[in-house]
Amino acid sequence: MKFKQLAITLSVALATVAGGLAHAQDFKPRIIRFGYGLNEDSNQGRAVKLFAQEVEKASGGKMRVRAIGAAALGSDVQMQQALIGGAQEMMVGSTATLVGITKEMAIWDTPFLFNNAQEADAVLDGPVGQKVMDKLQEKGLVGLAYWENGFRNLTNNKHAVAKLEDLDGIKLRVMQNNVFIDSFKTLGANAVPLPFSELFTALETKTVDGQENPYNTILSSKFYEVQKYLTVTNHVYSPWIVTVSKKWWDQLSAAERKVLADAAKVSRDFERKDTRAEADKALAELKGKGMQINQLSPAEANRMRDKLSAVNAGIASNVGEDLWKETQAAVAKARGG
Ligand code: TK8
Repeated sequence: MKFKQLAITLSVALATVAGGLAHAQDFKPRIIRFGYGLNEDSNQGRAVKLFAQEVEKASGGKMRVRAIGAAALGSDVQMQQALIGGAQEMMVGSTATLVGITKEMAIWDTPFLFNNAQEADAVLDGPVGQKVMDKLQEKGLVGLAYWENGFRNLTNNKHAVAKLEDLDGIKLRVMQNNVFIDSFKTLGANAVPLPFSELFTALETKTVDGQENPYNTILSSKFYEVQKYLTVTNHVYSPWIVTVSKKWWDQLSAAERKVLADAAKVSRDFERKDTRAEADKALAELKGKGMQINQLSPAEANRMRDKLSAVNAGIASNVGEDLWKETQAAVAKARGG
């Protein structure tokens, strides 16, 4: 552990001990610009709102969160740079968009890494998740908690995707991330990396034919207005991660840091419940909005899984064999193996 990381870990630990004794003088008046990519009326927006309330309450109104959604402060990648430079204090976004900064984040992009949300929670909230999160500190970011984006599913506007070959030539928007580009090229699609903030327009103007995101996002971003077909693929679980500008974090008192760390976790627990409840009802709602939904047959799902395993070696060499093995072991443990 590097000294700086140790210092951060220690200060969080000390703040935990001193937490009960926090006094008004431990908090300075602070405005926290907290950016996110989805609409206010989304699982992301609702959880950011709770985060803001928690922070204001716990700091006696001294720390105020200005929650700014719909990518009004920029795409995930632009906001990450603003945090590193100290021009913005906080954000939440996909771990996948952080891979250009911290290559280890690509471990979460491994297709079919988790079979269910409980496995994801165990690994992300456990030592492997923490280790990957701590890597951000070398790059000027402090990670506080993983939230759920969710299992990703495929939509497009050309035809129903019932077998692998149906993806041939479909122009599919993917996140700005090599694992996603490789994965969908491997499946035969024409993968086009684009920021999320440009996605609706790209679908509407038919610059791309399709995209992949969890049900919640397909609903809250109204992709059903511009996409006809939804195929249940669950090809990868995406986490979101709450991050803080390290430049700014370094100026905070231990009590202030504790308020942020605690609020990120309280809102994480709320967000995961909210997301799962919404996802449970989302398919019926999307159907009601006119989407045509199909499940892959078990045989086709297996073909897809087999094909995608071709990207695993590349991920392992990028994130390092040690991290790859530790993650596989953590997943096995979460499965009770
Ligand atoms: C929101 C994104 C979004 C992600 C994507 O800013 O880009 O498709 O799933 O949640 O981070």
